[in-house]
Amino acid sequence: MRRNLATAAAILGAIALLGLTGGQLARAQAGASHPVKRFTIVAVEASDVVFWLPSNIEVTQGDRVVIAVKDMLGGPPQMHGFAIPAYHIAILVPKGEAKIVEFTADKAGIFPIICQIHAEHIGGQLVVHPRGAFGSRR
Ligand SMILES: [Cu+2]
Repeated sequence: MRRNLATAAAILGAIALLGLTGGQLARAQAGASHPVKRFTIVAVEASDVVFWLPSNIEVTQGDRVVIAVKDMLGGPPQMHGFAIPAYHIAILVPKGEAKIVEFTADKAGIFPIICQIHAEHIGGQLVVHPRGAFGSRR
């Protein structure tokens, strides 16, 4: 009986070990190709000011970034802009429609996100961490 328990424990240990190895392998493979980071950003209005939420997007250099941008607010204006000038991104987002922005975050740094058609709107920022910074993030 005791021997059976020891055998079962050894088998469970081996399975756990294999699981860990599989996980490490998956992480290594994910690091080899660039991970895709997906976000949904919505227009929000407070005190008569519009801004995009979340305002800050954090990724790692080399990541493929896919952002769905939506403006479901009622009332005028009928359109807002979503732009990251440092990445030459500038789209128009009509009310009630989701627009997709897709790019590779190849430059590290902190870059402003703005509404290019309403200067008064509160912007945000794209934070691209340098690859390899803060230990191995991926
Ligand atoms: Cu706007």
